[in-house]
Amino acid sequence: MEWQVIDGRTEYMTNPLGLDERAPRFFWKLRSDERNAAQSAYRILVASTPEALDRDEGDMWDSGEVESDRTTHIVYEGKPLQSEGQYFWKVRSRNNGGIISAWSDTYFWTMGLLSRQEWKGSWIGRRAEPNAELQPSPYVRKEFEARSGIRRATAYATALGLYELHVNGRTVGERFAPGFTDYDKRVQTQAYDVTPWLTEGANAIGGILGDGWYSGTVGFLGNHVYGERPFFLLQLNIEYEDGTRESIATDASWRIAKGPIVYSDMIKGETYDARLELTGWDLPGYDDSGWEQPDVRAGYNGLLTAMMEPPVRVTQTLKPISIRRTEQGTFIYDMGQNMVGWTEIKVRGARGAKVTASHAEMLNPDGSLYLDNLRVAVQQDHYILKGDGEERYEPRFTFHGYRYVELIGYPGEPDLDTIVGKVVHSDTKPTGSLRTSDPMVNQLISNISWGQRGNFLSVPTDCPQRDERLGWTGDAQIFARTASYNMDVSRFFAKFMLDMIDCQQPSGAFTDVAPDAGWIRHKMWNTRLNWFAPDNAGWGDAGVVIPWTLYLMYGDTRILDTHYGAMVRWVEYLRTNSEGLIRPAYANYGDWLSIEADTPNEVLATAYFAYSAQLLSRIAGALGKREDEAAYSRLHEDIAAAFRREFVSEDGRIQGGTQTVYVLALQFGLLTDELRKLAVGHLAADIESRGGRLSTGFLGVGYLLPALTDNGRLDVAYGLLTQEEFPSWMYSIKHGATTIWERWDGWTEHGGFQTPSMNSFNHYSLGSVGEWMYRYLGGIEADPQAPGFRRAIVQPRPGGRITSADASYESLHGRYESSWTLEADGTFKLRVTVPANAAATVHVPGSRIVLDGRPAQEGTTSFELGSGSYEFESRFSSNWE
Ligand code: RAM
Repeated sequence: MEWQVIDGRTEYMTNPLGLDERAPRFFWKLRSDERNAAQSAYRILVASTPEALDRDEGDMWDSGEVESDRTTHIVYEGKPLQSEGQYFWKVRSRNNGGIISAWSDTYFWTMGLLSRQEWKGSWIGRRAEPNAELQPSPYVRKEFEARSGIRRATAYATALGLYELHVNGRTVGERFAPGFTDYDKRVQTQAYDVTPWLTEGANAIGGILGDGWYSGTVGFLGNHVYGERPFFLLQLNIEYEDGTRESIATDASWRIAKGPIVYSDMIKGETYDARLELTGWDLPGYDDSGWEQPDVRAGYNGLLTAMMEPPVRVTQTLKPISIRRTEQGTFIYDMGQNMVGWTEIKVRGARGAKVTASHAEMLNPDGSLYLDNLRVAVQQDHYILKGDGEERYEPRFTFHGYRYVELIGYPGEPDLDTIVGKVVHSDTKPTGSLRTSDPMVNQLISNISWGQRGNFLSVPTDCPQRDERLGWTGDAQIFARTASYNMDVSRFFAKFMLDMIDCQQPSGAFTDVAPDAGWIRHKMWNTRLNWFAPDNAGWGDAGVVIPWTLYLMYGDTRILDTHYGAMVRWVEYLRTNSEGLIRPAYANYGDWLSIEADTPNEVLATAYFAYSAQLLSRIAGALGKREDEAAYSRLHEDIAAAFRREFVSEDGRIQGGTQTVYVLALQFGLLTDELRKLAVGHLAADIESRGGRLSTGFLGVGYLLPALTDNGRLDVAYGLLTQEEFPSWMYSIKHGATTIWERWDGWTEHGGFQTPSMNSFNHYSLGSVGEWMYRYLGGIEADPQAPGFRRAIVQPRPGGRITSADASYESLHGRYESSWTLEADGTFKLRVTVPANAAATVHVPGSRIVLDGRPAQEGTTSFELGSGSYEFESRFSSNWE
């Protein structure tokens, strides 16, 4: 029988470098070919050398044989971990049949520089060019000699701004490092193993610096939000075989110069003059005598935190699907997909010729690029040729949201091979997949996942094209669950939680946007009619919703524990700022971008207050804080009672009468059983009165289909899913959408484009229906009693015009699958796969259920299953016939 440990991870990552977590957690998965395979014990060995580990010596930690079925978040409990320590580990597992697996592969991790004193370098930058609004990107370099016998060389680096690391002519590392944080408070540091790239003798190390979020344009907040220009900090630590060590760190002896990047700004695009290239600058022997001395910055008061978020990478390359010559002699390409990243261009031409790539999401009726919605963003990159055969160009410190590319000034006749689109985002690995019998629904699934890819770039941004691209917390919370089905966002959202904590107000309020990006400092909310308040309902609540989502999907209690105090402060802030537990009708975004359905602010804000209290109670429960659990559960009940008193009439009507008020009241537990029945009737009636259409904005939309499904109106939920008339998801798809639009009416047959002042075609918020699709259509649901998919609830709910669905989810325990088909004669077939050492409660719709060819006991519709694959069959007639 097979019983094997696979996929060992440390802090959710495979062999990570430079951790600053002193009690890292281990994860593994198990493989078995048997049903009901479960772990009964494990043993972990951690060693300081691979040789010790090979001899089965855990000189750092030997967990001993631990009787436990756990395979995730196992906390290291060995000797104290040292700065720059390199640790190797393996694990073996005993199953419930007493079989002990072989030892796993050897995994490793390294620790980073654990104290500030160990950072020996200075922050170096280049003095600003006079009279230049957009500054050239500085190149920095240093040559050094290395002796023979290098055992290990690690570069630790970061920047206030962005950097791209170069070692001996090679680009090392990822895009947009060190990522977006509130630089007033913290910056992330990266560690790279550069051992293979160093040689005995002369070596060169350097970097290219970009303005990024630190000194470049951020959203509509202008530039220089945190500082005027970028600074770089690097330390290369070399260990030799003989035990000696050496450090090369940024200081006044480095050299700095401007180069071909005339400017590169996230929002304003890039200009690259290839005639100014510094050929060989990152190799030893380069003549830098003309370079300047760097400007050394006095210091930095914020925290240096080891990289928390997954790195940003190019994950895919797209070829255009068509090209068209315009009357002006430019060329417009269609990439076939609204994507985020940049264009790589191939070109031949005369020295000094300039080619421009301009990017847009849509076309105007006359076929030209629709640029109006970019506001002050300039999605243009300019390349000035050096005139040297075939030249290739892609920008460095900017990105664009686009489907169409216009090449302006291209010398010669470009074709479909002239450009490619590079898709760029935080590299959160795909975890979920869902395919149905319906091509339009499949397109919706694709649009949702492209929306996520386009907007998860260091932080969850709202949009990738106009001058905004900010970490709006409301958008993030409503989409968090969908996001975590699609991709592994465990660390991405853990990092975003730090961003939220960094800008939590002294009052306890969580902000609308994180990182703060000068938002609060610039007192945006005062200057604009109280518009940008720091505590908007549905936005600030992200501070509780996101940790809860991480707990549900990954079983992470550390995130709850770490931020528990902050979450309590948020709920207490709401309590203090309410009257009789009713939240006042202060200015806020309401149910943002709803369609002819304004939800009253106080109803919405009170509902979310109750929800935050309810989640806090569950979080306290998960942490074993029984008193708090009870206290916040009571608070939730009290708010619910106040809500009913204030807003709900006896016939179940809720003030405002919008779909969203009913949806929130149903989902946040604000109604009695009797009122629930009435409320769902009013909700369905409103949908009916609008011709089977929705009216919800950002806050209502995520709960709309779940509320209907949980309250017996799956039929209405399916009707909304596949509705093709405006407003609906399918309306945009019918009109060619390949991403989720910011607004239901971003473009309509009757009105054309909505106001260009706010009209993104790549916003994920309205795509939060993805959650319902995984949970109910596909049927893979997290069980809060066994979080992190230790056990799943499999509950596919066939309906509407869908006749089959294949869903899978790669959990921390392995892959769950739920595939069903509904045949014309009413035969329902379901195949369920449960990974080893995991379980599922399967609810099979229909009657006369057969499991693996054997009739189940009459009346049984749910099944407790261990690992393995199972085939069900039943007779199904839909619940509304
Ligand atoms: C706009 C965007 C964003 C939303 C805010 C309130 O800037 O639509 O997604 O969160 O408004």
